[in-house]
Amino acid sequence: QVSMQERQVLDSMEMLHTRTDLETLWQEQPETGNPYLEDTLLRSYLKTHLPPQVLKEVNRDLERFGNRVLTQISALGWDCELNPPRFQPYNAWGWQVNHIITCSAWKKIKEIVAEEGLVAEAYERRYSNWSRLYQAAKLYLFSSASGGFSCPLAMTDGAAKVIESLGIPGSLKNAFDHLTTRDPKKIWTSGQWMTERRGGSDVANGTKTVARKQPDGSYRLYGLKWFTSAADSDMALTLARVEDAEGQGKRGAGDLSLFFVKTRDEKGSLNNIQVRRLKDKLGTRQMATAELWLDGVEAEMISAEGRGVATISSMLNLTRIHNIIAAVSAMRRVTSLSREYACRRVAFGKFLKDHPLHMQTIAQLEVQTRGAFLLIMEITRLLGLTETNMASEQEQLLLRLLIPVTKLYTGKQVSAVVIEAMESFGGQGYMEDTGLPVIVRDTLVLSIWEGTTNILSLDVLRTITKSQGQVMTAFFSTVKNKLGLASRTMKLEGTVKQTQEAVSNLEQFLQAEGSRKAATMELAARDFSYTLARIYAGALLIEHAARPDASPADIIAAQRWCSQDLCPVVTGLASGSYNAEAALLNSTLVYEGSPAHS
Ligand code: UCC
Repeated sequence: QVSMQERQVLDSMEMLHTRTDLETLWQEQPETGNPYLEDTLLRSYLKTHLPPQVLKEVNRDLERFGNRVLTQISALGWDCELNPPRFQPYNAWGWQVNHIITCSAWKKIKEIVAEEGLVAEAYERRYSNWSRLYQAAKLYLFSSASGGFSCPLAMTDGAAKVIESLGIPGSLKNAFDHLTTRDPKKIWTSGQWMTERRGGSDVANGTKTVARKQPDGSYRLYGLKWFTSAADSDMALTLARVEDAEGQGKRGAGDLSLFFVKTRDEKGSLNNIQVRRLKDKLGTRQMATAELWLDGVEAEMISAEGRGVATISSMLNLTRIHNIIAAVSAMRRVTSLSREYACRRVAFGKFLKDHPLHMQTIAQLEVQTRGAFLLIMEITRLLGLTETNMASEQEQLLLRLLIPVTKLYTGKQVSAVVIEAMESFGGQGYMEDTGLPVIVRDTLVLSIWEGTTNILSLDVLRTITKSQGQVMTAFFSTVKNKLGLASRTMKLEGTVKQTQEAVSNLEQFLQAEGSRKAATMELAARDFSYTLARIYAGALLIEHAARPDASPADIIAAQRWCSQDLCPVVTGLASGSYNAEAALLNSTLVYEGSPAHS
């Protein structure tokens, strides 16, 4: 059934003959509204999980904030894309100034971050354990419109978290206050300088920066940081090796310490930091990423000596959570644009929405977005409980496991979703000034920074070893509990059964793990992590669909998600992908004809 308005569009398409007619034919531009009001899943999630009084206040604020995203923040974000940061090494008179010049929109977004309490909310804890969930909902609305500001925001939150986890020592109180302020004139952002010339994955071996102790107990840092994101930040947390008696950085993997660096002094002069150059990146061009020489940077050691990696890990976990939010936010953004465009664009005599194959494609995007969304809400729910000392041991273990699992899964999935969404616009999706290519470029980094897919897959294995399997016990009992509660919902019976089978296959896989070589588990690590993500998201979708007021879409999403291969690690095992021979064959396949393999 075609509505009156749709009929007018169809008729006007048929009446184009003259040049004047053609000049009035424009491509249809998708126009989405308030992202909060249009997001039924977000709203139903909050309604289900927040206590009524909290919901009332949060609901009001998110509606207002959604409007601000629509009417102000999106335009500022686009301005940042059009006016990327520049590096000015010298001034007109030959003085080395090392300026990173950012646009006024970037500065305005920084102020909005403070005004909206996008970091502050998590530390004020006005809503106790629900504060993190509320913050995540706001960040999710903000991220895809923020012109890359979600990156410094992530690190700012991470730095505040590290300082809080250290008990907010007196020397860091001022920094903590600036990071968590609501005053736009006072807000600081933080960097996280972890990557050096040897790369950012093997941090323990790659960090060569040396920390030289000063008579007053402070340190000076010497080295080169190869990727420093949001290099215009006010402070940074960074790793270095304390110098030994021979003037060398101590060598051992466990010899890294964590340092606090204020990038400028009161007069605005840089703290013995020289900007070598800005990085020429594929995406996130709105944000300045730089190579920095540290040439005697004044710094304060804030971890115990040699406990740098362990101490910065709370920052890593937070920035990984922000990474997930960015992925889900981009998925939601492009899915909203695609579905809106399908109501405007006519091809072969009807709207795209009336082409079943097109709708099938967008429905798949919607399912992926929903699964990822519920995972991030679950993680921030658990984080909120942990930070208010309300989390059980099981919930803490689950949080530790779900962060790398979800970061690696959504970081990968978002690329597939945004590329598919871009295709749903045909050639228009490939046009720079539609903004769609920017979303594609910016999301491609999400599987790289904050730990690549493989590094995080190995982290997943490490959490199992370190907890002696307790993280998996927590995983299985939580999933089984969710499935058990939903099993009485008639429409979900088959879906629950499918998921229970996947759980039992995974259990069998793990029971046989002891008899397998470690190399097998390493080869299986990625599929194993995907399995955890798919099963857990399946359980969450089922749980959401089993609510008494669930919508038909909630049920369809659960059914569709669970009809994919929920246990790719068992599929991979059955096809022999993880045995020693397969590993050798991988090399044979990759290096055929390569001079490197003589
Ligand atoms: O910095 C980057 C870009 C900044 C931009 C950020 C923007 C984000 C924006 C997102 C929104 C848009 S990129 C840097 C990327 N690099 C990484 O993420 C590091 C990747 N590598 C790893 O994660 C590795 O697994 C390492 C570095 C953590 C592993 O190093 P080691 O030396 O092998 O360390 P261990 O032995 O595994 O861990 C040392 C200690 C252990 O504790 P103890 O000593 O008590 O046994 C671990 O349990 O640290 C603990 N630990 C953790 N604890 C390690 N990782 C974690 C963790 N994730 N959570 C809790």
